[in-house]
Amino acid sequence: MTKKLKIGITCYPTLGGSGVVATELGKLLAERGHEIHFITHSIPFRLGKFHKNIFFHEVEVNDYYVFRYPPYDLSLASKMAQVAKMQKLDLLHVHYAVPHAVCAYLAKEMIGDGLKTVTTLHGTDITVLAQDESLKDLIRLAIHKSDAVTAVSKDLIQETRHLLDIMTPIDLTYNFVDKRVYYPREVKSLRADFAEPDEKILMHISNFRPVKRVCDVIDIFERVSKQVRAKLLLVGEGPELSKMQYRIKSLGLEDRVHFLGKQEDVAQVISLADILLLPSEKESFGLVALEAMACGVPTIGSNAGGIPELVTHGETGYLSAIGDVEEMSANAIKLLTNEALHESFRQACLHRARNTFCNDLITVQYEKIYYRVLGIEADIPELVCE
Ligand code: GMT
Repeated sequence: MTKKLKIGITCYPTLGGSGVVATELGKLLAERGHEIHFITHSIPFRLGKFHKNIFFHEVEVNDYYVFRYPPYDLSLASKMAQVAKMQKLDLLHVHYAVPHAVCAYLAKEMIGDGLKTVTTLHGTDITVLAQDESLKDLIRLAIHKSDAVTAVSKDLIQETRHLLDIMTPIDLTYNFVDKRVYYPREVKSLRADFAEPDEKILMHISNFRPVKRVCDVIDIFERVSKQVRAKLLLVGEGPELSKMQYRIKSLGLEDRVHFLGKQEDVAQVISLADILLLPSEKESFGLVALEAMACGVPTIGSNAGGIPELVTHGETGYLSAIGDVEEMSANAIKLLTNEALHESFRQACLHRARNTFCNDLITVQYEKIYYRVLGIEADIPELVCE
């Protein structure tokens, strides 16, 4: 039997898709018998209850009085090294290059050659931070010093090569959702709280940052609601919130738009929707579109970044040029007014999410990368999903 591994995982535990993917991966690896050690500043928000084979090590920042800025990165690197030594970790898997991959490199230097590191790039660590000249060399170093680097889309691999001018091998590991959690939920009575039986529900879920183009969401809805009786549900919170509220008011849409705030059970909320709107400026993957897809909800959005690798135009959604709200609205109206078409998209969504982005398949891809960097010949049976 192939040796089970002891893996340290570091991610941003309290926000974002990268933290969600890292946490879910840790849980799945633990179910497969590996020992998982989260090394983060707080308990990952998706971790939930106590799990067999999962341990949490809190990074405490040293706030000594001479420090103007408490050095979180150094505390993290020291904690990684300490946990690696104490728990005899085989490897560290860090999500997001800055500062996690740099800290993992420092920890490896402290420990010696025995510890291997795997870095997963999630998007803005490259598409935003690697454009900053003051960070570029640091990110390049962190990537070169990782024993394996993975990225969540082909588009992100290309961007990384282009922005950092590197040829380092990068493994493609798409994001995934746990099919035991993400499936079309029974939400009939909940739906009645938000929409009349003859009304459609459009939804947008994000952190309302400028990159999500949340005002496009409202402009699309305004056009759609002129032709289709509909409601718009907005899930999340973030810096563009007041701008959105202003736009909604100026367009006189207050009665038809609801802000739901941050939601824990995304699968349940998404199951309320007829379509998801994701008109982002940039999206290395677009995890929310996969969460929607797994619940049978097609996406209308932009063809930015990695979205076209996830959403198949004309099958599981429709993609348009960034900012083309006219076309996005027309596509939304087409889907919402043709029940047979909507049903065929829904079925295609369920099939694609369960097959291409199946949790078991992607977890095994990561496992294979771990064994490869450790030089262990692993006997992992091929999986077929559905
Ligand atoms: O998009 C965000 O606002 C959060 C960000 C993150 O760092 O968690 O998401 C990035 O990683 C996700 C998980 O891999 C991807 O699904 C998102 O597309 C990516 N965001 C961007 O590229 C803007």
